[in-house]
Amino acid sequence: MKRILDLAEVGAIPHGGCARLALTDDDRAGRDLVVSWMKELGLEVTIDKVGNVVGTWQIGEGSPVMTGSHIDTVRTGGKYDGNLGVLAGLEVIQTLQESGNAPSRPIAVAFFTNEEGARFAPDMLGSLVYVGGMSVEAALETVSIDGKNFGEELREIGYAGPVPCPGPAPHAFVELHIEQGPVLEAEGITIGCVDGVQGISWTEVEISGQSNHAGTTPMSMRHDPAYVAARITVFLRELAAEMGHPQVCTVGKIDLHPNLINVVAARATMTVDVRNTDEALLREAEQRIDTFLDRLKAEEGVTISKRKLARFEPVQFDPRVIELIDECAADMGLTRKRMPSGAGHDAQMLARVCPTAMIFVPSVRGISHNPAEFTAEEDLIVGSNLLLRVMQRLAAMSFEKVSS
Ligand code: HGY
Ligand code: MN
Ligand code: MN
Repeated sequence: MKRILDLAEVGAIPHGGCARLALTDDDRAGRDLVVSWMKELGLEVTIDKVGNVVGTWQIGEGSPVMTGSHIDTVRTGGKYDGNLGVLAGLEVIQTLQESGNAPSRPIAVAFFTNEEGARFAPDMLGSLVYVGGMSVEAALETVSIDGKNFGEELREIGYAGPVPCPGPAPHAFVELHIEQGPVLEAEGITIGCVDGVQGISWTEVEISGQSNHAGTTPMSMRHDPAYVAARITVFLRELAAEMGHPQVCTVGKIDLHPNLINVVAARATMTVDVRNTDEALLREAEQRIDTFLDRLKAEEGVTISKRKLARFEPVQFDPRVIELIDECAADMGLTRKRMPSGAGHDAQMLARVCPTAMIFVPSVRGISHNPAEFTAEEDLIVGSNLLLRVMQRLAAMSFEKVSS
């Protein structure tokens, strides 16, 4: 708990939140603090070429059981998103060390670079590179929403590490994370045994029209990007309503140029975040959006260009790890539920290279990506104790390759 509160002080914002956008000075300060805790525990700390940091307790033999998450946040982040998974991992190691329970395998705790994707797209960028899903070169060339180069920012904060990517595949990976949604609290359940992550589609849409005088331009002569952006936003809400749960569509960012009261905008640049647990439905949503954009172009006489920022298909976690989480939670007498994750996580990338699953603990009022994000201390503790048991069991398990 002290580490959670101390880390939350780094980049603290009003109402109990924290802001540590990836590769900013606040991110560097958070990284330095967590690395200092890793060193206090005697972990071997490695930094790879995209700034992923892995602290390993080199004990026993074989490839490590790995846990971890991210410590970068959105601009209006809370104390727990990502941070919990990293700090609970440190707590697991410290508890094993202090209780003399030496595991038979090394134990690793990682924090991956730019999980949020709020400053640099795609999200889960660091863990994607770690598992070989994106080249280091492509990552280093990525440009942020504030026009900065990933490679330069990484060097600026001192985390352009020497270790090549892809990184070594762990024996297994398990991530503890807050649910960030309303399900566990609504059903009075303590633990989510997360069986997968929904598909994610991120697109930047740029609409160019005819900038003009707000007073003199008749409505019949307008080619107004702000109006088209609004039509797109309404369409997305209606599309999600028509397709029904779990379809979600979000416009989180709209920039107008020149963004002035008396100027019909020249350009609107917006983001479209579309997600579904079913790949076919996600594709259908993407196609219906494209058809609508074509219609708008013709009706409003604007040009519309798109840039794909992220596209990840739904991920199913390893049944053996999900089963193990369920079993350990049962041994602890905890209420639990199998459920997919609405949010993206580093675990969805580690699932490509080793047996992986996640543990959720409840979010009060389902709030996240908001300074009001809160999880009760007893749930944090129960989740961490469950993580401890699961990691101990994973260290003792052998995994022959799951036939795909
Ligand atoms: O967008 C997400 O789902 C995650 O917070 N990166
Ligand atoms: Mn997260
Ligand atoms: Mn997040």
